[in-house]
Amino acid sequence: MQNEKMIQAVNDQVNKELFSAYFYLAMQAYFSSLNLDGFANYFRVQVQEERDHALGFFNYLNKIGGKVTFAEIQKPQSEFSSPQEVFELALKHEQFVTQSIYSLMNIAREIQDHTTEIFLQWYITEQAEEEENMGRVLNKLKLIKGDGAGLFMIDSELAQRIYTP
Ligand code: OFO
Repeated sequence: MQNEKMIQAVNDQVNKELFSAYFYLAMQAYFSSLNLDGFANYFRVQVQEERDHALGFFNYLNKIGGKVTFAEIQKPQSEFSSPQEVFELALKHEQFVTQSIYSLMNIAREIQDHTTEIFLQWYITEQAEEEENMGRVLNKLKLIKGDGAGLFMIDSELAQRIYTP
């Protein structure tokens, strides 16, 4: 794949995935500061996954002979008003990333780059899972309406999340 537009878009995606890791690290820190260790664990795992996503695009670019360029990583929001706000922002961010991956797929289709299309399939499936996962936690947070007992139940559940590379 030597298409400049495609190479630039994959480069941008490396940056977006690294920003995701940075953003979720800020969320992990927020939950750690509240001693909600299960929520902090959820984002700890998410940070690791985002790092893997970034490396996946980075390795792909190397493999196909594209030049990797590094851009500045944006400063993430690090103050949050509630757990619900965190999940609203996280879900919104995942929706943004999904759209970004769809744009990559559109470019690949436009230039008939079938190898990149196949590579992107995994990310499309992954995005659907991430949105579903975050949406599920967000719905639970909406249901409990800030109730402490409910929050601790969700915290216990999120403590079970494990990183599977
Ligand atoms: Fe990399 O999926 Fe989230 O951002």
